[in-house]
Amino acid sequence: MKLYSFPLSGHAHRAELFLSLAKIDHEVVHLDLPSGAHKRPEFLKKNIFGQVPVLEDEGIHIADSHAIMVYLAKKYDLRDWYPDDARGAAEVQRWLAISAGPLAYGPAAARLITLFGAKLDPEVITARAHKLFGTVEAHLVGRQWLASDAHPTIADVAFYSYAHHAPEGNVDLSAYPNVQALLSRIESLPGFVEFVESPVGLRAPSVS
Ligand SMILES: N[C@@H](CCC(=O)N[C@@H](CS)C(=O)NCC(=O)O)C(=O)O
Repeated sequence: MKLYSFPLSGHAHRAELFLSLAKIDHEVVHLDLPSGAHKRPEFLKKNIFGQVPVLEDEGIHIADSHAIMVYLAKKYDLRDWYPDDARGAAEVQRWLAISAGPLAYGPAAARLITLFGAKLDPEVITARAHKLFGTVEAHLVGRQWLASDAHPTIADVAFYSYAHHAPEGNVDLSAYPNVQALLSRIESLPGFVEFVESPVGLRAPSVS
């Protein structure tokens, strides 16, 4: 199984993190995004949107970080990670939607500004990120994980990469101890792989 990836992509990290947590044998292939490798015809055959991550397995291609996690959980029957019952599956889907919505358009977008110079309004984006983290902070009162009381699911994996890197987009997590505890819990799971940090935003070296 191959994962087409890019080291600075949180979407790609999310897929790689799940492959590793679930102990699924895989090879990571880094694409050169700055040179446009993801827009070349051979890659567009794997993903018509020309984006990473893409998983290649037995001649088929699965694009999109959430779709990849669902595919792997289904293929290997990992019901703790992605429950089969109606309510459990719905709870996880709800958090995948939050990951593809407010997490992508809040903390992930804030990091696009500082890391890649994206022309977005930092005030609007960071306000969106803080609104999300405030809501998640309250949700986590008395809970260990986002979608299940008992164990981590792909909902937690989906949340991790861009939440952990929020400070790179100048989004301070210090007001959210429950969110920080969730991130630490994920980092303690066997098979955890780090998402490379970038010295931008609140992680920029201080000038004194
Ligand atoms: N919904 C997709 C989003 C993937 C995505 O935005 N990938 C970015 C890297 S973080 C990308 O490939 N961007 C290049 C482009 O859109 O041209 C997922 O969850 O995988």
